[in-house]
Amino acid sequence: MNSAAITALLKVNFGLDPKSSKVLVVGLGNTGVSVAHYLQGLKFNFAIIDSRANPPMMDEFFQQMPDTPVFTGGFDEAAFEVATHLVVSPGVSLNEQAIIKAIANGSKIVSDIDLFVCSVNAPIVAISGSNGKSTVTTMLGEMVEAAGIQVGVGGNLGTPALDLLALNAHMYVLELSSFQLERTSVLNAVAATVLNVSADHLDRHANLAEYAREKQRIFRGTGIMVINVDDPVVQAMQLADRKTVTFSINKTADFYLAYQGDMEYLMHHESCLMPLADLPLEGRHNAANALAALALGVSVGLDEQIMCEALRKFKGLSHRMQRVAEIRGVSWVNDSKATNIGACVAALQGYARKVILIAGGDAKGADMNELTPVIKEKAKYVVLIGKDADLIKQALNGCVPVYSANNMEQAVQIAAGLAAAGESVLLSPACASIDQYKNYQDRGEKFTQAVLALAERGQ
Ligand code: UMA
Ligand code: ADP
Repeated sequence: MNSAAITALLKVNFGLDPKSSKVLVVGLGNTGVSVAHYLQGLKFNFAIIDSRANPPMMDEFFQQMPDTPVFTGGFDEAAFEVATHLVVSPGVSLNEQAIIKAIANGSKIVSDIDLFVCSVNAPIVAISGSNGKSTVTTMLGEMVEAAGIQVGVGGNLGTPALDLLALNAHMYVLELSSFQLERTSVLNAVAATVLNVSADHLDRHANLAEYAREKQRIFRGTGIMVINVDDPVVQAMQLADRKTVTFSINKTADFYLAYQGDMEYLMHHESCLMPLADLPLEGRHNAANALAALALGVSVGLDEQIMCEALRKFKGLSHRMQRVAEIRGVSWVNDSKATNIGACVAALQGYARKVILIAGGDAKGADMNELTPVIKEKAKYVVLIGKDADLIKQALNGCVPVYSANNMEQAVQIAAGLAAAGESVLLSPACASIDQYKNYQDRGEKFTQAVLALAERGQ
């Protein structure tokens, strides 16, 4: 789309006008920088603010845009007072006092996704959910690419949506978080899904119902709704007047699992698409992810055989149920991306035999009692790390032997002493990593390093 068409849409939808609007970009992270480049391209008058004294991207930003006013070290109310519009990064809560006050004074909230929607002609496919977003987004991106369609894949997955515009792609596949959705007006995706809803980010959302409502916003518009009929919270989002495609791993749906003889297949209505065993990923939850990606793909007209070929080649993503080593018959699995209870439950449910579980970190306000039944059933021992280790220990209430470790190296050492040949040690923390690590990747890498060091020492 050309600049004139984009600015016309921005004006109609949000009252944003390069001549009269004053935009404050809140958060100098990946999103904020992408928004700054976008606004500069359209010749908007804008400033950027970050409450950290020294945001890590500041030096680079100064080099790229030396003339842009930047406020750091707090949310200066004066900067908010003059702003007609705030583009708030997903990591910044809308409950910040300065933001509440600015809204009361008439400032409008716009998200980077709102700006993106006004700037593309190509269809958008959108994926949200508590778990599986990155996996399904990547799977579908690979399917679209395999079909020969030029595709932009990003959003919460990593590349900010606005940075994808440069690709001039013919289709966009976006992973969207509850934070991105809560501040986005109408997405109008041609197909969208909420994969599942379980407790997460309850330090930012008032309760599970509110968190689910934010996710439901992904369906705003007229596109096809892809619905997981195994999840009652998602099923309740279904609207009677909208075209819907369903998927399930437990019962018959548009996309589902079924045995033909002794072989289990991914099914679409009556057709067997491919044997489940051909999917190179562990766990029933990944069968659900594959069915979701197929349902989205069919919704945008992709060929089933091409999609199945892409699934067969799918390598999986790092830090999600990734087997890092087998040492003296013990299998070591890195599921550091399990930053909430739902992901840890899915990981444990995939095991037939009891595992040694390494868990803990920042619980983000979740009720750790929800972990107790599955840990009781699937864990032989639990090794706890991190800030909320005691919350998990209290929840388990002695139902499984629990060990405490100060850091990952120690946790791995303890687990090595507990595991016997034929068993698995699973890092699936059920918590965020920020109390001890830079991010979940850092935590997963520390685990992998500690495991590989064990192998070197021959332990
Ligand atoms: N900041 C403040 N004040 C605050 C909070 C943050 O000034 O109160 C500043 C920080 O100092 C920092 C900037 O805001 O400089 C960071 O903004 P951000 O946290 O929104 O992070 P971005 O770098 O813009 O990344 C965001 C997403 N981050 C979050 O939602 C927390 C990234 O998802 C996403 O990849 C990126 O936009 C591009 O779309 C990450 C994530 O952790 C992977 N997402 C959560 C999740 O998956 O669970 C939701
Ligand atoms: P997200 O982007 O939503 O965080 P990922 O694909 O990165 O999702 O996976 C995050 C965590 O959730 C990993 O621990 C992974 O094993 C687990 N997981 C993936 N898909 C599902 C699912 N459908 N249900 C439950 N857990 C899942």
